[in-house]
Amino acid sequence: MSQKRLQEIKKIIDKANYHYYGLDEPILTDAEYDKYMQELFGIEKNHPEWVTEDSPSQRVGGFVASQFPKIRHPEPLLSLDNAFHAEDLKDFDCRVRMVAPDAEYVVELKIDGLTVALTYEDGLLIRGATRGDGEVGEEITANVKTIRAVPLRIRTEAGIPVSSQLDVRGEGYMPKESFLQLNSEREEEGLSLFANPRNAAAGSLRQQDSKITARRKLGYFSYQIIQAENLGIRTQKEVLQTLKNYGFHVNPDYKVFKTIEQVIAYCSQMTGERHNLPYEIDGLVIKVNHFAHQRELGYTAKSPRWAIAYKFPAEQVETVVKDIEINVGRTGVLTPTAIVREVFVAGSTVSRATLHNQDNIRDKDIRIGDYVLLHKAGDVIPEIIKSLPEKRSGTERIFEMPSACPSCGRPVFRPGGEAAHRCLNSSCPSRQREAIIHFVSREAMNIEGLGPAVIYQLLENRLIGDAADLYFLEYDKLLALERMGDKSAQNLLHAIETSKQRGLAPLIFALGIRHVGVKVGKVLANRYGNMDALRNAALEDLKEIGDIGETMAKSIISFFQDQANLDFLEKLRKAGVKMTADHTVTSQILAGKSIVVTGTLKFWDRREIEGFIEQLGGKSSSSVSKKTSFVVCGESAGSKLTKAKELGIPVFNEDEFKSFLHIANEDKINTDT
Ligand code: 1X8
Repeated sequence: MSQKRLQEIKKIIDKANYHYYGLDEPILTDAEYDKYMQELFGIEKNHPEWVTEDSPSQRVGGFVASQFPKIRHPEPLLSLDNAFHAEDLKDFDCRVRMVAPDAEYVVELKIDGLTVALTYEDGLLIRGATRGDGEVGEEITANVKTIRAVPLRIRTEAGIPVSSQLDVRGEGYMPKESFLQLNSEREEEGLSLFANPRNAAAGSLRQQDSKITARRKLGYFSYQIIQAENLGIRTQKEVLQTLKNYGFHVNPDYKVFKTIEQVIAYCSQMTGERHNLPYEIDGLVIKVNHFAHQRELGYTAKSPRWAIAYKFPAEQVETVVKDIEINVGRTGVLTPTAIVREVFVAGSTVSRATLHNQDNIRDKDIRIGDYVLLHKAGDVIPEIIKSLPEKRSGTERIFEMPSACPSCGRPVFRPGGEAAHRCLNSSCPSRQREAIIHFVSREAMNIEGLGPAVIYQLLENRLIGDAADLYFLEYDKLLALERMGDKSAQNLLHAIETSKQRGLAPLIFALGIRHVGVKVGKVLANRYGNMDALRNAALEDLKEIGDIGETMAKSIISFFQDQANLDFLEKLRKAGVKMTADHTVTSQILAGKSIVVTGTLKFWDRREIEGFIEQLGGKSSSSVSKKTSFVVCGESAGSKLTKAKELGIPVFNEDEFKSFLHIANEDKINTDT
């Protein structure tokens, strides 16, 4: 494996990282990205001398000391004056024009994250730091490196001279989607929730273990270069363009205006459009464009006179909790939901708000009848921030979590260490309904035209009892349903029929096994190739798979131990639902063989070949011993290869392995016939 290939991979990964957030066109799928990263790790493992500080492998990190070292910023980070109304902006404009009558303004989005200062030396990222008190921040370099939007090396192809030290500032943030997903995972695991994406981003960047930071999917928009004049830059607009050339993410929604009226119009436009953005903003930053003008305006004790932050009105509204309802989800978690008096907030009308769990209700002392403050978490999920006890009349009622499931009446449990109450009855009607909604959803079986309303209807009319019954629906019975016309019945049956061919990975996800998401569905499908192989997998086998931990492995085992689930699978099978992955070969030519794969492979991804070996009846093992049947060896193999040679165990390269399979296959065909 050559150094040239290494450069090639690094380039591809760097480009993918750049396109990861902010730009709407990702250039690699997660699987492809992982594959390149694995290849990179493979090469670097065998050639530690080729590892450079700007290699994408340096983004994954590890533990740091329990305290982040303090560092003094080369120039203090200033805070900005705030404007809340158009009048405040006009006053700002007057002050500016007294000094610089023909000033222009650059208006940028104010990202609701946390300021992160980056230092580059000779083009290489050497430090990342939090704002701290503006003078002294905390050094969080290892964590900052995990943010894919942060270049590890400045791009110099643009032909711009890079001074020996470059200080860049910008905002680290968590996209709304990552935030919501993180909180929903935390909720499922009974962990405390982050109040907003900013807190989640801050929490992620202050992780002692940067592997956790890496998983949190943060973004970074840069907007400032310290002492940009020294690079020949004369305006803020040029700063943004230069940053972009250097390979930084720059928020694309900046604009240059000549008058404050245009600035005000843009502010009010973005006030309406902010909710359409994939990340939260809390206002806009207005800066005088020319450095010459900025210099003339200068600074007050704490902030520049040449910039101001326009802050959006807070998107918190007052409403009343009319009632608290319990929803029983697919996994049995009882989620209390507040039914509130309708209010308009963050772009839409809200009549329900999640209360998460009993602890949350108790901590915030939310009672039925209370006045409350409500916002949208991640700009999406309506959530109650706090109750307003001073407004109580005395008629409010304290809410208690029911001791019986509101859907099936069975007792409710709160497992130790969890914040959630659960209904453990797997045939609870509410759980089954939610399970069907999940089963047909887009990333699962993707049955179009089968929304919750139709599912309710089908259940109510006893046309289905579970998702497998969908495959036995008849046209005449469907047509008899209210609001179901000939065309929609036909379309629905067609969509259901089509879904039979979805394949193993989406089907595994559709089953709703606890902790098994879309990605793990794919991993399992690749590894096992068909449902029976997965069903028969042992706990130890499952745990050996990279992405699967103890909890998940146990959850999979317990799913297949439940007779009701096996019956459900059998029904699907009878219906003709495909239970194999697309590339499955069902021959058993590797039966009884224990195979070790080592080195960097050309044709296969590691997981892929391991899955393949198992499909053919072999066992893929991670260490070489006397019991090893043979070793498949890619480029740059290390100690496993040496050991195999010592023990005299046959070693094949990939080509040999492939032709072995081919020949063995023919042998098998010959003996069969
Ligand atoms: C804070 C922020 C600034 C910008 C964007 N988002 C922020 N949160 C920007 O200038 N584009 S500037 C700033 C500050 O100076 N405190």
